[in-house]
Amino acid sequence: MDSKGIVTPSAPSGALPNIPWENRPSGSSAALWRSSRNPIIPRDLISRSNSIFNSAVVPFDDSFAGVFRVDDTTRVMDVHAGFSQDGINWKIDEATIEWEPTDDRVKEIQETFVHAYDPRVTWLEDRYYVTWCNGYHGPTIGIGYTYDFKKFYQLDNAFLPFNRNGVLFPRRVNGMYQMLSRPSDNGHTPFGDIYLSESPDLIHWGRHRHVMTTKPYTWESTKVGAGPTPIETPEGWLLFYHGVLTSCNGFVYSFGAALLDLDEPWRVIARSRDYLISPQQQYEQVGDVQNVTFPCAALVDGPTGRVTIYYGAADTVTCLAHGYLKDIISFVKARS
Ligand code: BMA
Repeated sequence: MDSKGIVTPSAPSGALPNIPWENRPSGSSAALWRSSRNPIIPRDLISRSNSIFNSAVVPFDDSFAGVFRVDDTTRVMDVHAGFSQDGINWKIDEATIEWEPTDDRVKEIQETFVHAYDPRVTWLEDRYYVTWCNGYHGPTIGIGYTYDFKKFYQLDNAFLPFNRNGVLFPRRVNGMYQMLSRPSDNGHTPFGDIYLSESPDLIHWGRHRHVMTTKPYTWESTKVGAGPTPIETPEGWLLFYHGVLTSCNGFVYSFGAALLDLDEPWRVIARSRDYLISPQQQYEQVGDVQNVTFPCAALVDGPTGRVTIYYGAADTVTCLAHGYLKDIISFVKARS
């Protein structure tokens, strides 16, 4: 933790002077604004990619690394590692991540690989943990780790199917690892609340607590799901999350933010009344799935409070949004 009490969600040190960044456009008072370079990752960046979106980026060795959701041209969903000097221009591995099982029991779940999607990456203690939606008789939460984004190791699935949006906290709370998730069904789930579970070892999870439900007649009336790794601030854990409403043309995925209690993170301190970003640009409204903005990673430069969010747009491409922690926290508190 630095002198301002802020820890980055994913890096061992709080300062990130090379965070990808653009100033707020003149005339705008938005708490979060889009990069003028959006989409930063096109759908066809690698040879067999149909789409690259809902992906997770962290600071790595003075540059950046990430785990990317790539749906291929067979329309199989899987995850790939990638590297970037500036967080904007990416080199994504052509091959999917090969997970080394951490024991023979993990081999059992690897025998039934169906798909892997919507990764999150969290710097936790001494390595980068990856969580993702892992197909095992339906979607559930896969978990593994890497030190170098070259070799990846898989632990056992965290939860029973059906579950999505498993997001680890960047440190233990009261001695226990913490993970948010959203129990779901086997389809395009028309409901969903955020829950918190704790674990002594990142394998056995329990003490499940309800965190947040939907709000009728709003941008988050159908379901909510955790986004990037929560960011520790003196005001609480800042959680970006997606909220979904059902329109006559289907689901609309926007995102907002909430503050969770630092010591009892299942308690919500404040929650934004309004969305921060909703699908309004063409690249968010038109693609393989219309009207989706879906955040999976946030970088923070502690000393300046700059935040950069990576979000998937229209289930097709990857985009950036920028803001300042203090403005986002004010937005959440003022309009909760
Ligand atoms: C969810 C997930 C996300 C996707 C979203 C919109 O259920 O599959 O990956 O972005 O639907 O299609």
